[in-house]
Amino acid sequence: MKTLRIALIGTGFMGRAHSHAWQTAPRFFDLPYRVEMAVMVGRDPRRTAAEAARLGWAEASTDWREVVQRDDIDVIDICTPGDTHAEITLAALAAGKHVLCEKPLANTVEDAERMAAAAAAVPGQVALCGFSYRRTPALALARRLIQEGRIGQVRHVRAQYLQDWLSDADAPFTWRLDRELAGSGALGDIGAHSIDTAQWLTGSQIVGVSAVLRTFVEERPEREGVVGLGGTADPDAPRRRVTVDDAGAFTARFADDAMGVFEFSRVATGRRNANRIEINGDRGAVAFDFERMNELEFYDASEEGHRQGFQRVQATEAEHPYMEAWWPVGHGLGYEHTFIHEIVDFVGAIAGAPTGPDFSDALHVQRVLAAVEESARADSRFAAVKGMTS
Ligand code: SOE
Repeated sequence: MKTLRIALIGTGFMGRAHSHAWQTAPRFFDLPYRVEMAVMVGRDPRRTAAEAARLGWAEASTDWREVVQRDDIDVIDICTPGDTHAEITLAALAAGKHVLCEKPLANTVEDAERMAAAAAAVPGQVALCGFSYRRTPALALARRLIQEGRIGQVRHVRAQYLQDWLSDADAPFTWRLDRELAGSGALGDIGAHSIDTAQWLTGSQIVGVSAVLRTFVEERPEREGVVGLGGTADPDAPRRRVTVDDAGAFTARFADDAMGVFEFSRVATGRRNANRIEINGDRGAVAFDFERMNELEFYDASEEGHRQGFQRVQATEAEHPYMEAWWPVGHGLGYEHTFIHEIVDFVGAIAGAPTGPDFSDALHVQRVLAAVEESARADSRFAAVKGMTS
């Protein structure tokens, strides 16, 4: 069996989630390749060495350019802020590597277009974007039901992604609040997941939007060494200007004529990670909330009237997507499993079983993000998604 040697770039929240996934995937799934966690790359030498040792990487490095050129590396897994995605991806694809890149694909449509073009030019190399929620078994089940026609023609897509880690005005400044590094705020960080999920579930693309974006807290205190989400800072610490949105909403038109309502916020007090979607078709509906990630609600309008109502399906049966590898029925999964499944599918794609979202899917998400910003700047005027006619 051939060995895939992995280099992962980034030591933060996503670097840890992906490291755990690379560790666990081969232990629970039969992968077509042996996986070797070769090198973790970060900026700070001490932190990178400590994280690499703790998370199971054989080596640590602070030089991604050197690592990308190494002959003994097959895969580059990019877990850095969006401002570096394009440069690293282009170098990795040119060096013949397979690429897994965190979402959103880039910070601008132009960068995303360059990345998608570079990936299309090397069809033998896999380039996958990390919209990990696609790999939640309950959502994969929803997709199966929609593809089987169980909800009929889709009319409504209603998606919310609500977090509250920025509710406190003294929550510290992080790279996720800096437009130069993150591209946008709640929009690209979590709204992008809803856009990807909605298009993937329905099989239909968003063609245009009408949007609002808001920043409620314009300056936040700085704190050293913030990793991941949340926490508090010293309220007297120097403040830095927030250059992204805290929250936003948009209505959307889909290519198949469905209508969409999207809302995303990192200041939705009380909602920790409520990534929700409900889709209503003319024959039924599905509804999901990541805070109850093992469950899918399914409504079948063809049931006899006296029995109609949403049924709550626990997506933990062996025949549900990904579940055969896990626990006895009813023994649910967690956030980290979505990344494990992403690695399983990514390695499968390298062995010849295609999976999404590829870079052209992720480019379309990027174009929707840009249309949302364009519409919000123009007082919610309808903005067509680049390349789409509405
Ligand atoms: C990573 O996929 C990610 O989008 C993070 O960037 C968000 O902040 C998170 O909460 C959901 O997952």
